[in-house]
Amino acid sequence: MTPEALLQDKACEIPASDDGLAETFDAWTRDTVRRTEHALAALLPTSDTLPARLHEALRYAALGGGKRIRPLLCQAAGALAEASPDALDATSAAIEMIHAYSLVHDDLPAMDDDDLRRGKPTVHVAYDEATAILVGDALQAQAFFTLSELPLPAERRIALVRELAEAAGSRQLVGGQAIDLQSAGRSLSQPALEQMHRMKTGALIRAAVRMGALCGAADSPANAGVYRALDDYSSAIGLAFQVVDDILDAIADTATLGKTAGKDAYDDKPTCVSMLGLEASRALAAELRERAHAALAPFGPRARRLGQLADVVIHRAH
Ligand code: GRG
Repeated sequence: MTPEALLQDKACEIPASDDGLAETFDAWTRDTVRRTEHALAALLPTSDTLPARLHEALRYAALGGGKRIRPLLCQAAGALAEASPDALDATSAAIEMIHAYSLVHDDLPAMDDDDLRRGKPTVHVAYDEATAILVGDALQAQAFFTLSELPLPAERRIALVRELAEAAGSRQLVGGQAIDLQSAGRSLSQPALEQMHRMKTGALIRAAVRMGALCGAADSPANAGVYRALDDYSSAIGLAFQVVDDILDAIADTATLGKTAGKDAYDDKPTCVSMLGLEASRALAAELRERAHAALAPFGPRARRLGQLADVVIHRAH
């Protein structure tokens, strides 16, 4: 059964209460980031596990940094679908492992060749290139191992594995990266650029939302539209995330970003800003924000966290 069929067959029961939303957004964010960190720290091999240097580098790559946007999205979508906190924590950690691996590999000399990530030296600089490749490989395997062990029925675990494998594979994340590498020094049409962004950046963001919903108890046919609405929402913010990333790369400084600013222009990569200009890129981000909020409208205040996260994605400074 596909994830869609699974959720449409047993659509998510949305809680009728407003429980949990009284907490401020900042407090919720802090708590969710802390729980993600805790789950990652527990799920990754300890740094004295043989081979110790590899595991130290693996923890260096995954712990203690990043905005944790994907875990926040997964948790907010999961709360809407009444998912268990334990399943959501481990699922969020698995998604973040894939994300961390993609950053480590993206920073390699053979790809973007960057020496700064999350405000610290990239893994191949702090360790060495071979270690960075192996760290990415190991994080990817650990992500799927983590999903296989979730405290959920087997059918749902398979749906989650499938969802993440699709998002991380050659038709999405890896394919988007391949197109990105091929496109340096070339111009792309706007639809081709959008397609690349949806694959490279949007796919994992969309998967984070869908996987949060998939973790939830999905028992009421009355809520068959939930998954589709969340999909519209996540498609809009997935693309918006990259549009804003392009804007920030063009206007922010390295200290604020925690990674090298102006890299896209330096590498002669087509971006929203290079193709549409700054103002049109900002207008596109605002339009995508509206689209995300419109998709959430049927949920009312219960989707407030997802609405707030859409605003964070659009208005973030790094
Ligand atoms: C190597 C298979 C493979 C894929 C690499 C992630 C990626 C694809 C490239 C990174 C280059 C980049 C700047 C992409 C744009 C959007 C993006 C994914 C930014 C990084 O994500 P954030 O901002 O990072 O969520 P933090 O550090 O906050 O987790």
